[in-house]
Amino acid sequence: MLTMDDIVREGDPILRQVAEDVQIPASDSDKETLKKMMEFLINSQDEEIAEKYHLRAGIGLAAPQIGVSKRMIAIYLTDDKDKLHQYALFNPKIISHSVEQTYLEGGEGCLSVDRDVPGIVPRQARIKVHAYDINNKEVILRLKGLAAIAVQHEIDHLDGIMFYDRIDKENPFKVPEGALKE
Ligand code: NB4
Ligand code: NI
Repeated sequence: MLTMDDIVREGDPILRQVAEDVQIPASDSDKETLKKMMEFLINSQDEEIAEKYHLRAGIGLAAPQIGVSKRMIAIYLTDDKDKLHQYALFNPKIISHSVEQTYLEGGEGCLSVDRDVPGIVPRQARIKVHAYDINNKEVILRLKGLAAIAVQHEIDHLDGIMFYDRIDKENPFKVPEGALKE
């Protein structure tokens, strides 16, 4: 199983690289990597397992964070309507998005960042994502709220972008015009 020792921390150049597309159909090893990433998220949200293995909780993970510079992400979260969002995706791409923005009231954190970086991280309120699932099937996801925010955080990692790159340097707590608070 993946533990925090497998999580790459800021300063490692892989977090600033643009990750490679995964060849579809995906290889067994790429599928195995994505399965391990999903397993990590599920373990990290299980109090007993998280405590036993000192895991920081996560609702999303991108392959560069475990040292694999390939376009794979895992999402495992329950939204404000108690809907489970569980996505294991190859080559996720935002194909359209709302003009309206959103942000997490408490700001964002990152498993690759061992410090708090306070501030508002502007995100698109609604996104349409094209990707391939673990069975190489093409999928289109329409997301909003926490799920949309998490997928944008992970796709940023595939493009070498960290959440704090998006915080306004002059006024970190500046709320984008008309943005939805999540
Ligand atoms: C990715 C998220 C940061 C903002 C908001 C939140 C947590 C992460 C980073 C958007 C995506 C990881 C990947 C949480 C968390 C709420 C739900 C259910 C029960 C505990 C869990 C805690 F853990 N971020 N961590 N950070 N990242 N909510 N929750 N709770 O997931 O760096 O690139 O278990
Ligand atoms: Ni992150």
